[in-house]
Amino acid sequence: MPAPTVHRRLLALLIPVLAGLLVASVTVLRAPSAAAAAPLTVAQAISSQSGTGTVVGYIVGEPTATDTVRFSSFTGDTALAIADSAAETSTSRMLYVQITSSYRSAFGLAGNPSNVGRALTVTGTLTAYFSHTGLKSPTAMTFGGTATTSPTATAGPTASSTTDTYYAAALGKSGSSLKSALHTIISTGVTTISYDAVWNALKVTDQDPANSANVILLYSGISRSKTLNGGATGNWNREHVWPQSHGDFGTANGPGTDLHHLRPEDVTINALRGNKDFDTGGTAVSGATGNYTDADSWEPRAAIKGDVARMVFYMAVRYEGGDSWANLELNNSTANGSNPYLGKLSTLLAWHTQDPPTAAERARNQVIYASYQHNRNPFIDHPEWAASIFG
Ligand SMILES: [Ca+2]
Ligand SMILES: [Ca+2]
Repeated sequence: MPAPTVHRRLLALLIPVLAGLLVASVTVLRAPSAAAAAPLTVAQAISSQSGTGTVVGYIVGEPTATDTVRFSSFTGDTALAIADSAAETSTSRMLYVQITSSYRSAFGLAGNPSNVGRALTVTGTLTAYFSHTGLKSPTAMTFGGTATTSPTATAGPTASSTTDTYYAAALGKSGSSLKSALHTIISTGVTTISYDAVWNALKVTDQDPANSANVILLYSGISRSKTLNGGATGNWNREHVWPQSHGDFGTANGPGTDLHHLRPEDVTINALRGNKDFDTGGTAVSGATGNYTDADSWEPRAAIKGDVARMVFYMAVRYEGGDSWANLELNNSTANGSNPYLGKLSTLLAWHTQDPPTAAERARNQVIYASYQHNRNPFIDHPEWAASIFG
């Protein structure tokens, strides 16, 4: 047994060392607030459920129970699920964020469904919520990675920041090599749905943000009851923006059921559009304000001109002649008939520029990716790629 004096000497030596370590560790622990160090990732917040913290993640949905998150058709404004990936579907990699009353109008998903996919910076207490890793009692919530006094006026993250991983093999490419890389990306790991399942999917992807009982019809812009789907006059049905006959793909699982170009439309308006190519001109379409048509073309209303262009850009890249489907391609004709082509490319490129992607269009892309097909429309995420491939 060592003599007491040895103990005292050891202690005398150790105390300053221990004190120094304590000071150093306190300094390190305090550094984040003093130096405004990088906020936590969602993964870090999940593994560090104590004290307060600032976390940055992407809004992926609305938690409704410990292991249940709604990715669309949101019902409340009181909770968010955030994740390090905007495409996350596993609740184990999500942080549930409480939205207290002062933040609900800007951040609640029932009122702001297009917030899905946006980056969020939130400060609050790192503690369980819905019996799940969470953050409660927020003291600051802003979109993006920087604080602002007017979060609703702040632009969301650019699509590229949320989808760089998805598009990794295409980044930096152009022209035909970009098209080829994108074809592989958007054709890999895809889930196809049946034509019958398209009905319910459209009730989610095209829900009226102002009325969850309705869908918005593409060309007419009319809000109509979800229950009025069918084939009768006054019903809405499933419009193929790339007409089925342009490639004769029918309605088997594949291009005929691809949600990226399927939209609800009034039965009569859908029949009027028929299989016409897209171009400007003609006479006003009764029942669909802002749309025009003549013998060989259809011009959609201004607010969806770019949406239409991006849908058919997607189709031309997604379908390249494999899997027993025709190689769909765009050209400058408005007389394509039943050929697997669609026009008029120069007009579509102009519409794409005139009407860039909106938050609602990006949200629709995200819902299809996260909840249905697990592939994306690259021209909504990267509008600049249209000119590189089709220009
Ligand atoms: Ca638009
Ligand atoms: Ca093609």
